[in-house]
Amino acid sequence: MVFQALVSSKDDRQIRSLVDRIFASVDTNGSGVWEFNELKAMLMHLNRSQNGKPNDEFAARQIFNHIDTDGDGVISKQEFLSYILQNRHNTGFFQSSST
Ligand SMILES: [Ca+2]
Repeated sequence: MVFQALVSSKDDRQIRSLVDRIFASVDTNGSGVWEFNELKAMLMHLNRSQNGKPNDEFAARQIFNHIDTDGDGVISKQEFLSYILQNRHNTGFFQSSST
């Protein structure tokens, strides 16, 4: 799956290309940024594929606020890319059900 490829990749160019694909697929209304509902839908989809337990709203909001570093209420591709580059060795974000 694409997220596993993302966090296991060591090549910045490959990461950027994957980020492009993921960003477009999560940006379901094509606005060019992620709204909270889009991030939440993505997280719920990820969790459902792992253990059938949807992420709750509070956890999704915490993750959203963490990635939205400029606090404008939406996540830009640059914010997501920065987050991935900083956290690619810590896969906990994409496996929030573990531990
Ligand atoms: Ca933002």
